[in-house]
Amino acid sequence: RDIETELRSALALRQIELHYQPLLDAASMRIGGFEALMRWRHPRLGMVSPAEFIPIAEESGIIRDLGAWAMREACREAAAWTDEAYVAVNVSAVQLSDPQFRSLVVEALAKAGLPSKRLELEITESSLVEEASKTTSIMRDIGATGVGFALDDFGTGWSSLSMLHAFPFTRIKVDRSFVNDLDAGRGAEQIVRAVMLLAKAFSMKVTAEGVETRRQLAFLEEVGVDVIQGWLVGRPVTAREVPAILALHN
Ligand code: G
Ligand code: G
Ligand code: MN
Ligand code: NA
Repeated sequence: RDIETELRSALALRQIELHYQPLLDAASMRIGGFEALMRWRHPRLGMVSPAEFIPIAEESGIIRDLGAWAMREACREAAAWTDEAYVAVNVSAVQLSDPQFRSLVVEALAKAGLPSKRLELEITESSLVEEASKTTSIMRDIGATGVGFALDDFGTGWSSLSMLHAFPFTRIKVDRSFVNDLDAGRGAEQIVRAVMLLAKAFSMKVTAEGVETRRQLAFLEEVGVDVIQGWLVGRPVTAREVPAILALHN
């Protein structure tokens, strides 16, 4: 059977999981939240990365069901976390242009009993080019309830700067390619400093992704990055492991 057919039944077969990667608050050095990352536990192929199946899900429309499930599941899990830790959920542009999306978010929060300030939606820059006005109004509606929006993979798309004022983002996530280049001395430091200034001008917070070394961490702390994400802090873990991480760090 082809992968699309298999993906269609993967949810019902309980093969889809959310794993959670810790987000370290740089000021307090506590775990402030987790990013929910989808995984497909395939009976033959093993763990399949979302980089492989999300594009198929988007093209086939399966993303609507997958995305709705992830929203409800992430809110339900996060409601049980201590320290008011927040959850960041990745959202496809396909979902964001759906008129039902706002009620999906509001209902997922209500059913879970999760305060809206503990939910953040991550949207990649490259996905945001089409239907900008419709997407902007949906984002404003949801943002008005207290839910945050993070601009994911910042710096990799081609219209980064216009995104910052066209859409109501509350956070910039510096793409991990820049963090990786911090050790190579190729101007990545200046780029991160410039992003900090941009974020300040727009009253947004900054998360650095893909932090793997102490040297990267030291620089990012020095320039005032708010949140650190990457293998140095922790790899994505299963939902069961989250409470222990919170208990250990916080
Ligand atoms: O976890 P990993 O690095 O394999 O993720 C690869 C990509 O898949 C990342 O860009 C991530 O943003 C995306 N992704 C992970 N989970 C989800 C999800 O639940 N929905 C969407 N739309 N994308 C996701
Ligand atoms: O596109 P998005 O930023 O959502 O992708 C997140 C992906 O990045 C996850 O699949 C996660 O596994 C991966 N990731 C997270 N931290 C690190 C890191 O420190 N190094 C590398 N190479 N990948 C990371
Ligand atoms: Mn992301
Ligand atoms: Na990202």
